[in-house]
Amino acid sequence: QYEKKWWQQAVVYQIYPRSFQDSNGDGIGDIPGIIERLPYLEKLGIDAIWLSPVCKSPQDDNGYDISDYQDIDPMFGTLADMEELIRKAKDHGIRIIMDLVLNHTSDEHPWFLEAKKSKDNPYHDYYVWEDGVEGELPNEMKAGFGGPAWEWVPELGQYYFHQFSVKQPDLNWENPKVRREIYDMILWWMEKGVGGFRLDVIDQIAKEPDLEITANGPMLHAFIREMSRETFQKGDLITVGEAWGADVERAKLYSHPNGSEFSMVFQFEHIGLDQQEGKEKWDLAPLPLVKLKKVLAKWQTELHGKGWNSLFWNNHDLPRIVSRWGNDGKYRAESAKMLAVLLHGMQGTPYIYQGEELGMTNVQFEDISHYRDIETLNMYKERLEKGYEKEDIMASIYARSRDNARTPMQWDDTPNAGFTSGTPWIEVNPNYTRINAGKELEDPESVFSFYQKLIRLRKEHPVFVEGEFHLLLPEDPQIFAYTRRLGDTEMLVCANFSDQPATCPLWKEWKDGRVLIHNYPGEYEEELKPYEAVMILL
Ligand code: TEU
Ligand code: CA
Repeated sequence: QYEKKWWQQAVVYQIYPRSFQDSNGDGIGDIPGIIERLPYLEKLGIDAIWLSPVCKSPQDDNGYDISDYQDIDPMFGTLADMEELIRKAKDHGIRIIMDLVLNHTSDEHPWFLEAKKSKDNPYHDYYVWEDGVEGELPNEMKAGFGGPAWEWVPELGQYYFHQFSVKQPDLNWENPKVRREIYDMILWWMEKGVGGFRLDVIDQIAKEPDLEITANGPMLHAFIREMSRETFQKGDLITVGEAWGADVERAKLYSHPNGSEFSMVFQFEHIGLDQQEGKEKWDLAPLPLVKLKKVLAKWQTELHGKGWNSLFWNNHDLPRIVSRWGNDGKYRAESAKMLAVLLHGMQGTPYIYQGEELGMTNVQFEDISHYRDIETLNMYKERLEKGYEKEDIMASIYARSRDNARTPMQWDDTPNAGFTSGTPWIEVNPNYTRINAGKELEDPESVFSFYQKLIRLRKEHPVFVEGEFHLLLPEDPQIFAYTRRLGDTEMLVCANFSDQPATCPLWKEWKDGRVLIHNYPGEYEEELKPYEAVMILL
């Protein structure tokens, strides 16, 4: 048996720094802004902050294009600010998890500037190149944000490979010098006292463009184990690998309890269920609840004792869950709480994305000019050219744009939601007068108070961390219910995942249990109200 780890009990809160809190009126959130809000986070009860990238960057992809891994972008503050954040967060019982973007750098990183100079430059082999002729692409591979994955460099007569934007050239992990530079950089951050790392698109580092392989390349786990041995294993860190391409078997490697790779895996199988099969995320389909239950249950049972899940509905790339799978109109608070109960009751480490704890919703800007995300803007252009109707494109954007998650944090009902005294880099969701932290903090029945209570319960009851998961009523089209069992303790999580009442066949057996949390006032009855959810201990 493996020993228990602190991060198995932890709750992580993700901060997207440019949208969290601006401290100097330039309209962009920054590190001093985060420091100001630490008491808020301590009140919520979280243990760690996953901080989206704050390193030096031209901001082509909002910091996921790094030009200096060992400095802070002036937009966010200074290295001294970062050190202060690490120190002050610690005083509040919070660790800082940094976002490591290791698949690619910015094209303005000094390594790439050198690499472009000539084929025999010592840095040339830090990136992935293909000889060729202009206009004849090496192959058909496409980039994540549209267009081909190859970019021509006339001076060299070569193409470079990029899985994301043209400004994000892929690093060549086959080169041991690249790996050594990365490990030294990680060790340098560890020295500074960071509490862990989130590894961006880590499943794509071992690419083999000749074979058209991007995710899950043959060398992937060898590279990760070497990195883990050389760096993470020298500290007591939480490490989480982002892996869109992970299946259960791979997840067991990523998150093996022997610690040879990462603490846990952040995989997305449940997230892709409401899109048309074989199409893009913009091609919407209704969520099949029965399927969602099966997928989540599979991850719960398969990783039990053999790996560790990250539990999440949201991040900076995903639309707001209350708008997506809940109801952001009449039942906003009820459905936000229902989704929280379901997630926090499962085994794994829960992640809360900034504003989720307030029940923040998607946004609908009238015109494309209000949008900022490179993925959204490229898609808009591409689909217009392909002849899609503007209205249909906007409908996809309203449902799926990454900017839904990136509007500023809604702190209070003063102008710009208390986010900035200047002009925000992206507009605030106009519903901030109704939905904001100020209001939520005053109300013991708010979504915020509910999250606070869920976090507290996790610390009080070991069944949350260790209990075995069993899905109940798998074919029920409305109810999502499961139990967790640890020794003599049994906990039921039961939720009506719909806006219609639902009769609950579990009620008779469970009605005398002790209610831990419930999202409606009054007793839990046989007929569940819309989005009603309850957690019961036997
Ligand atoms: O995202 C990984 C990734 O594959 C995304 O492109 C994802 O497919 C897309 O956001 C879905 O809409 C990570 C980061 O989380 C993302 O913000 C970065 O843009 C991306 O890597 C490149 O670094
Ligand atoms: Ca600022």
